Amino acid sequence: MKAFLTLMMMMFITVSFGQKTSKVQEVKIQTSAECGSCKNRIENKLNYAAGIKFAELNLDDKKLTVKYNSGKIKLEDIKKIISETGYDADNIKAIPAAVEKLPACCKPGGMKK
Ligand SMILES: [Cu+2]
Repeated sequence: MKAFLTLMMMMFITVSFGQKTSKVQEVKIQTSAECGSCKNRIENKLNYAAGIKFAELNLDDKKLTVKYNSGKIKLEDIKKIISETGYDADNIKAIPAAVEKLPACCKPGGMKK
């Protein structure tokens, strides 16, 4: 009986802990996107990443809204995906090699030239 109670207790803890860690969070990330194809590039990349429910970039302020399951993906990992795509994400700078692969208009300042 005692073992059964212990097991029930453990299951209860696991379930409540699981609910806490798999909460859907919403964040806004400042990016360095330049144009509509940047928007598509970032959104496509994120919308196919595991744990991300929704990603939409606002081209006016270049802010990306992301809804994600914090039990499956961390905010830092989302920013890493963006930097690997060639864009800044808040405090995380774009990876230079990824920026090089972008079309000229999508590189930093590309739309001003
Ligand atoms: Cu672009």
